[in-house]
Amino acid sequence: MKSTTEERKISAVGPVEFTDIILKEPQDYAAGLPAVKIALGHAMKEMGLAKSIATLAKMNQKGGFDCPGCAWPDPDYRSNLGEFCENGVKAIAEEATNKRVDIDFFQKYTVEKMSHWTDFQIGKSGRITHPMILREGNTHYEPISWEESFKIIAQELKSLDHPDEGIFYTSGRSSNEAAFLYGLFIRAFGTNNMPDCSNMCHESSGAALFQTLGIGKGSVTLEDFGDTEVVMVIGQNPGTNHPRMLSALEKCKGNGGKVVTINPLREAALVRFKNPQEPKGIVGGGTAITDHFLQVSINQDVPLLKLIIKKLAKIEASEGNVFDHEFIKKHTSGYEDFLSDLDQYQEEDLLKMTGVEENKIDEVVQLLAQKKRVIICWAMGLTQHKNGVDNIRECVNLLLLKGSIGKKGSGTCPVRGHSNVQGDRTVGITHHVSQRLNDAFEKTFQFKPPTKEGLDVVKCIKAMHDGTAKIFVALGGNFLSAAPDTNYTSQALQNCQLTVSISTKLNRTHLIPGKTSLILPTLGRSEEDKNRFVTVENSMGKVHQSQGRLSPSSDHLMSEPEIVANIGKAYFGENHTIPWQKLGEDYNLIREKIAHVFTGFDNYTERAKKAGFDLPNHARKGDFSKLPGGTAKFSINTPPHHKLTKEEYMLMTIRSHDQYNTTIYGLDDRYRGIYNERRIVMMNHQEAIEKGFKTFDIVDLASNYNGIERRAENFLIIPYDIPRGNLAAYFPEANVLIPHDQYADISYTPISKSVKVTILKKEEQ
Ligand SMILES: Nc1nc2c(c(=O)[nH]1)N[C@H]1C(S)=C(S)[C@@H](COP(=O)(O)OP(=O)(O)OC[C@H]3O[C@@H](n4cnc5c(=O)[nH]c(N)nc54)[C@H](O)[C@@H]3O)O[C@H]1N2
Ligand SMILES: Nc1nc2c(c(=O)[nH]1)N[C@H]1C(S)=C(S)[C@@H](COP(=O)(O)OP(=O)(O)OC[C@H]3O[C@@H](n4cnc5c(=O)[nH]c(N)nc54)[C@H](O)[C@@H]3O)O[C@H]1N2
Ligand SMILES: [Mo]
Repeated sequence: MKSTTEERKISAVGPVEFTDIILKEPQDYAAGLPAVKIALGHAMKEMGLAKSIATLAKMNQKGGFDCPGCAWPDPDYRSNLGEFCENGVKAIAEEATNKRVDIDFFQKYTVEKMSHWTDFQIGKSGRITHPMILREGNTHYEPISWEESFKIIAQELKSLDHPDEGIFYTSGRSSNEAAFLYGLFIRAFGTNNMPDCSNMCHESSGAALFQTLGIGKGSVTLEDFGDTEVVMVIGQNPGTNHPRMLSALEKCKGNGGKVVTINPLREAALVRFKNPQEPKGIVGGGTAITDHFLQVSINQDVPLLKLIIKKLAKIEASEGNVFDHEFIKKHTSGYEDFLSDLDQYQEEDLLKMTGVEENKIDEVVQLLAQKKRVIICWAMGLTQHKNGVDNIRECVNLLLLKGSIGKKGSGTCPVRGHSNVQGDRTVGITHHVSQRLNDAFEKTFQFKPPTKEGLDVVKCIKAMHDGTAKIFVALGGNFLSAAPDTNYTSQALQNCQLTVSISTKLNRTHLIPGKTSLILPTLGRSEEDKNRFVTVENSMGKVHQSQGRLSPSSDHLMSEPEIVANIGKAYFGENHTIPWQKLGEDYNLIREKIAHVFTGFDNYTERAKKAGFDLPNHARKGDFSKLPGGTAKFSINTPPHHKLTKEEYMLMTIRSHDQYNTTIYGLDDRYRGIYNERRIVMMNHQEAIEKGFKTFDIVDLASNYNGIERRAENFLIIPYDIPRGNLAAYFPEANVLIPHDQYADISYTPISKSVKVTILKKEEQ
């Protein structure tokens, strides 16, 4: 049973074989009846009929559990069908599956063997039923008691020379209660090394919004979509990733609002939406969503927004009434500098960079010139670039010019990813240090939190690789597959003396272990937790309760707060000043403590139980008094300079319609017409012809940064409606190409949406 790490021959990337692709025409609408059918098909396959009905009845209903899919808010009015969305159903089916990864399963398969499976196969294995350990040198995970697991973690943490040798990752599915307790333990342990999935996600939004508007969150509410005149959807694919947002866009359209979409791809849902909750969505033609589509080249959003603003400034100069001067004067600073900076750019140069036809841009300029209430929504298409922070600041510039912040029907809408990623950050998961927060922790719990800035995702990967960090603990997530530079990250994890995953389902991170590796199985959001409830915060800053209603998938699971509390108890002992045991048992007590440390949580438990409550948001009120000088800030951002060689393309790594991040639901990207295959690369039709590529040509992709070549093997060329010079492939298959040391300025978010690559034809190699 013994073998060293090297002998394990673990595969970080899994197999690269093809799965028999089928191509169809991309769809020109989202949802409708097929979405209902497909969703129910997933539910039946994973859960069976009775459980499917029981489960779906509880999702996103008052008193039920929050959908573990995206963070889009629930409307106050719920239809009889529940707040239904295809991908929400898939998310819950995945969690409530009847399949089990039990002790026999781990006895049957070695870690090495499982590492050669695809993420799809690994994920579909099912829910983990027992705490498991992979002991140093062993080939199989074996069962271990909870007691023993906590003892090992405490011992290993005590063996470190310094607390900064520990890394504590969080993924955004955890509840506020679990995340707060985890952050408390980590600080009491003595480090701020709290990398978080948002470092790879909306960190650029947080940084940009904090600098310019004084709050790292969005300013709009769901109601604003009914009151707005223009919604701009930039770098986001809501039909797949936030399907319930389409109802909000439908409402905007119903009230006469217009939708502008900026994206290199013509995503189906942004063309037309057939609302499965309404009869007309099932039998009728649905609602046309996008009025103006600007097919921008990858990462050319700053030039595009600059061009739009330049053209608006011209109309303002000749006709007036385009910018909100009263707002600008009263609430902002930096307006003159911003305008004079625009002078250095020529319209023709900007236009060329965008790749968009000028008349299409002019239509949008005319629209924006006339309207007063604008909402800008965005997601990963803006954040995951070297200039991710600039992208978002440029959106803020446009909103400030229009006075579209802090009034009805207008504002910022960064559409968050994981269902509670925003809540986790709110209650203390951050590698940044704040004196105010440290003081509040000290006052509430009588210890001095560390004052040294912690490591974020990219920095902790390097620290583990270099050996300066030695223990990796993950509260949820699948770090190996989510992180950039798969092979480098794999080595980083394997260098650790201990890796610990608190997880619901088997994933690749469990198979790329440190010398010793623990898997601690936890309850999913949908499962009963001794009649206790937890709370989560949605994308628009509303905190509400979520109570699991299904029987736990195993009798041996422990809730996340209890696991964290037990680690605290094992490390600090029974008589510590922080009452670990009690906190793990009593979530009301955790909420009481959260209310001591953070503002806005008064009467937390009571208010969460009722309708939920909104956290303070001064940008929503148009109050910028927290910023220096009491004003919102214009910012000066420069267009990106990628300097591609003739052979290089700009690659974005995106989600298919059949995945939740690294969890692969199926192999179909239905809206884009690509079925039964994930190893594909989309390329401009015309360019494919010119460069001699045919449909289904087999290629490798290679990136080359600082003289290091990284390769992703075996992709099929798919000619597609995408700008010239641009490519798209799926995450996580393409993550091997993304260097760990290429990330956004300020936010350190990996450049997942703009990787320079070359295409290597197989027969030429
Ligand atoms: N079903 C499902 N739901 C999810 C997820 C999931 O995987 N599956 N993931 C969740 C998470 S954690 C997140 S963060 C969100 C992600 O939600 P999205 O950000 O919508 O997801 P991506 O697939 O990364 O899509 C990015 C979009 O940006 C576009 N894009 C790429 N580069 C650029 C660019 O340079 N400029 C512009 N203008 N557009 C660009 C792409 O064409 C694509 O439409 O969804 C959340 N919800
Ligand atoms: N190339 C590229 N890379 C990317 C991205 C991209 O667009 N392109 N997107 C980035 C983004 S936006 C994000 S947010 C990250 C996502 O990074 P992560 O959040 O780390 O990844 P997920 O795939 O969401 O994690 C899935 C795992 O979480 C566990 N899990 C699920 N539910 C629960 C639960 O309730 N509790 C616990 N404890 N565990 C649970 C399961 O074991 C499952 O296998 O990936 C990033 N990586
Ligand atoms: Mo995300």
